[in-house]
Amino acid sequence: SLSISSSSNIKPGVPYFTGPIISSVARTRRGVTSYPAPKCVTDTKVSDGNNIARRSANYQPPIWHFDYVQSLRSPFTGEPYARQAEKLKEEVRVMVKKAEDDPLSLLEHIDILQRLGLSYHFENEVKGILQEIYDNYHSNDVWKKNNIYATALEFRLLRQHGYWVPQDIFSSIKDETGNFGALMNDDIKGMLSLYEASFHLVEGENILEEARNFTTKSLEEYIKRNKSDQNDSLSQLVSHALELPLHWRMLRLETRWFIDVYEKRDDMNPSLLELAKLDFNMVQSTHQEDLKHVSRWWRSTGLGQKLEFARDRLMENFLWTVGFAFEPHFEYCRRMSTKVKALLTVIDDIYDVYGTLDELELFTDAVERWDIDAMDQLPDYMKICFLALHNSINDMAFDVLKEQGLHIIKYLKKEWADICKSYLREAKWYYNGYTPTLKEYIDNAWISISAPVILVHAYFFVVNPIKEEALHCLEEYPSIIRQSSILFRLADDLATSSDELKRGDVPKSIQCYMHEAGVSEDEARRHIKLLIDETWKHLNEDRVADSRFPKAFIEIATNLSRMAQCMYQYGDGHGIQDRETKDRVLSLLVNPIPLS
Ligand code: 0FV
Ligand code: MN
Ligand code: MN
Ligand code: MN
Ligand code: MN
Repeated sequence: SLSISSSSNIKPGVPYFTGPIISSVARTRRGVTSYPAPKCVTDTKVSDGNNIARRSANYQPPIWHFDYVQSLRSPFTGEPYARQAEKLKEEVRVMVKKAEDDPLSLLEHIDILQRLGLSYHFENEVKGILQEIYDNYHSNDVWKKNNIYATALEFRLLRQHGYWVPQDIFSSIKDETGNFGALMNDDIKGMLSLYEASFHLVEGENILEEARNFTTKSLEEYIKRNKSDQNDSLSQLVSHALELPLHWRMLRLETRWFIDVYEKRDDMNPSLLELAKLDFNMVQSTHQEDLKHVSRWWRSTGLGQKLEFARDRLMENFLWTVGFAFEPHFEYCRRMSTKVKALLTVIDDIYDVYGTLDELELFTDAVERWDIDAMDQLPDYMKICFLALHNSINDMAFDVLKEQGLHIIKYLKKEWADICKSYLREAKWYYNGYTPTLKEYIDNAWISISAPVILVHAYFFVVNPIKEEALHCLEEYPSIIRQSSILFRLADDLATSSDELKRGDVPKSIQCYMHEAGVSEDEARRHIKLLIDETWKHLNEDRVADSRFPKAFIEIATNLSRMAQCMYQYGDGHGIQDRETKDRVLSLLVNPIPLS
């Protein structure tokens, strides 16, 4: 089995982390282990009866109260709306059918359906269309000849759906000197299309890498030139894309944004727009029911009230979940996964903020044993947390046993043992004032970020029937889980490490790299952003290469990375509730889109 605390968990042949991290190891300065000095904040508010000095993160109480959440009601339930949606879906099918002989128009329909959040209703149609387009990929059809916009759109949609198409298709747009641009002139639409396509690159795809650099620069210049006219729809699309490419965006938020953009377009189709709004509102109403369900569970655990030092962030945890699985049929996954995240958030604070090292050893031991008898040794605040964890996770395993006859507790408890061991390792580093190398840090931190726990649990919530062979892969953490976890970790570190170090925490990736490479914080941050780019390449490769897992699971793993980049886009959106996160909660989970 896998030992998470040693570097031996890098299996030969498993794409893990090569390139920048490996090369930076050579520059390790050895022997200096004093950054940062451990700080124990003596805060009387959080000292317990025995006057143990404990840290505090000063997390604010939740802004979303139980009664408020329970009062959420959407009118968009029931027959009349469902009937109207069915009628509109039929109209869309007819519209797509009409485009049957026009590949570019078909691709544009798929792109728009995806951006409007509707493509999940048309999975079979989309699959059929893309298969046919892929089968004819090498024919030099007129619709894409000398059309960068069409070529890049086709490439992006095929890669997105797991088809391997080579990058060479873009070499024809370079001139004799090997530069992009000469042939693109002022084709902004083509440039934007190529820009979005280029984010599907895998390691070593130099043409796509150059295309990305070139289009980024050109599009930035276009925005600068067009300063006076920021409201035209192309500029709006370009600015949005430069902020974050489509491939990296949280789907629901993109949908909410795009519906407003689409409404103003000259070629807007009113049926499609109406369906998009209606569907958004109907999906939101199912999300509200899921949220109310988990909010009752959360209240029943009492953890929010009893553990005052910890983040009580049910709404934010639910937003994470919606970011990784929004479709109505993932209801069970959403409910269970939100519970997993709420438990993780509290346990993370126990290890990082409140617990003493002795207590953390005991808690880790109890989780590893997964044994009620191990509870006796725990302090009271840990007892309630341990039993809530034990009961909730066993309940989930019970559901799977009942539904599928499969006994999965051993897989679930291994995940919790692995993460607690990784938490404990960080705590020890902190108390010893030890600064690991970046590689040593990441080897542990891709587990401690909690993505493996979340994804392995999610596997059981979305896959039915569960395949025995996949279970063995899961246990060894396939690359898709590792890459998604690393992305989550690096995005989290960029946004949270400054505050973490102020209150006293283990040095995170940025600080490890500063220490090891002897560079400034700015430079280290740039390095971490480069690693994020690199890791996306690995994830892209797994998306097209790993067929052991169903598409739903691959999408969820990708969506977790997207959600991390979304949550940490403007800082610590998970811990700090009342800024962008609040606006996002309101627009995705609370307010329906007004229908005209
Ligand atoms: C992130 O917080 C956080 F809350 C995590 C990883 C637990 C729950 C996960 C989800 C809601 C998806 P923090 O920055 O404290 O995490 P680290 O790992 O840096 O302590
Ligand atoms: Mn690499
Ligand atoms: Mn932590
Ligand atoms: Mn933490
Ligand atoms: Mn953090």
